[in-house]
Amino acid sequence: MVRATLSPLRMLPWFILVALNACLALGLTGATAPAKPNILMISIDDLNDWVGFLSGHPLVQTPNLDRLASRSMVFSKAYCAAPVCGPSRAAVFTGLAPTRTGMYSNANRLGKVYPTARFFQHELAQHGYHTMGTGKLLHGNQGGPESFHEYGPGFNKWKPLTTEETRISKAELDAPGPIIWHSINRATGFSLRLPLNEMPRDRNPLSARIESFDWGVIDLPESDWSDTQCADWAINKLGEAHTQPFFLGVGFYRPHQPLWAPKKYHDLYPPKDMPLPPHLKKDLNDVPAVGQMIGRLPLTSGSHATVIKHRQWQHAISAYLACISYVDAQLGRVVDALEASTHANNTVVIVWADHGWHLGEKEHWGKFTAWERAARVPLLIHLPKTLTQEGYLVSGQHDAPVSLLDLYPTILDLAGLNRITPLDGTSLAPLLRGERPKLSRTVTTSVGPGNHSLRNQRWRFIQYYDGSQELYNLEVDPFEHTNLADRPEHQHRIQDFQTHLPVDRRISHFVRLGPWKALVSAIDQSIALFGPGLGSVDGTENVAESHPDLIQQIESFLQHNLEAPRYSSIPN
Ligand SMILES: [Ca+2]
Repeated sequence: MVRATLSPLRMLPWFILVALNACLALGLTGATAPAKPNILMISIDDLNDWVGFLSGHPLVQTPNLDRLASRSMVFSKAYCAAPVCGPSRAAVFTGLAPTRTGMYSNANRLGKVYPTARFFQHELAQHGYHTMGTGKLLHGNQGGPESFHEYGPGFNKWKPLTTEETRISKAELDAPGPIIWHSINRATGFSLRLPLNEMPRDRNPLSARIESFDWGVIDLPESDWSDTQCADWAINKLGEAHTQPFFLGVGFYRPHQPLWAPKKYHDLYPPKDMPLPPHLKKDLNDVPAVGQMIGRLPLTSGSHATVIKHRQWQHAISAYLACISYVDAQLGRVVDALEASTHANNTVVIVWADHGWHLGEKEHWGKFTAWERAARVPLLIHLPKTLTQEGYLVSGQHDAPVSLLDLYPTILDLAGLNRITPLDGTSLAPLLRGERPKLSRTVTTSVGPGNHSLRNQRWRFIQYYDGSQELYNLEVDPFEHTNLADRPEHQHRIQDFQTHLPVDRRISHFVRLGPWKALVSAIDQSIALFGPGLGSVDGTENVAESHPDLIQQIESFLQHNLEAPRYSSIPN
């Protein structure tokens, strides 16, 4: 069934529609256009640079990704537009930065903050593509399945468990002790006690759902897992004949937590052998207060202190690697199916992850930080024979910074379509044809309104909403241990970076008041207040009405500082 935004066409009988699309695909509508390539896009959730082809972890085993990378263009400095699922994926599919759409966190809904967004799959569908998807593509089903002609199995983070099995009973919730235990006993004899990592929760204390910051073996057949089922569906689609060019999106959910994987993948990584990631004690000492808060608060996962206390650091690393190898195996099945199909010579393959993931670096677990670990993602593009015959490169590596925002215009270029609306990215097509990259490029990752992390060839510059800053020389300090922002010799560099800061025109001022974050509307000067602490990071709930005293303090500060900079902090 056609479910994309083709409403005028919906009125036509299906056989005319099919014929029309086939004509478009075959270039029979007048001008002769070359056959459009198919596009297989594989996204991987929460995968940092721990893949073989980026040498991110010495022990990781990703033979399928590495094999594909060896015959693809690899972008070794690829960065997300936002380091958390919802806004990163919204940026990829709309081609628009968070500062334009207002999609900054998982709390935002695209349909509400930017209802006119148009996904690239809409463009493809309008120009004769048959669009298919499965798994996790857009976050939280925001316009996901209904924006494709066909959608296979969605993702289920809890599989191989059923959603019903993840509900904790009242008796279990009320039981004494710091750990909320939950037992699953199937009639088949399979049983499990969660959490597998035997840790207390740092977040969601009252939730009647199991905590996902968990890791370990669940010894159930691979066919019971969500990503296996999505791969199966995609393999089936690749085996079909298609009369139109197709877009097939496959959204793998692992290595997103819970870090459970089938047993054979955990067996690859004995925890006692796991090296810890490079980290520095007191690494956060030279980080501004906002950065320390982002680092230490358990927003998207648990806290580092709990992991250390329960001696789980190596276990978590082992489990994350197991999930990566599991997903690599599923990707390998899909890529093998493509190679064995009739579409192999005319199908572009694009692989990307939505953002990185910390495993204890800077005392952080999870995503949504401004640092390299959360911003950097694997990205590769494989060009098929039909395109390499037209001058595209078979393989190579580009080391200049690029953004996931670049995917939308790149896809349009590969499909031979024109841009009709402004986009925030830059097409990678010239680089795919071997043009030299612009080494001076700066790309941005936004971590909530007013917090921006800028990356160029050598440096990372972070500016938080209160004006505080970090600067790292990635060439000599790849793990960002030494903040150089206060050094006089780098002020000219910081001034240059500031000219690249993106501007959200809806907000006139950002103000920090201790653990609170205030945004002043450029439209009506109203003040939105978020906090304290965690609330100021995730920006879920505007609590201005409950805190008239704080609002008054901020208003008074702004009145007495008429020239207040855009980013400021009220002194204690
Ligand atoms: Ca994600």
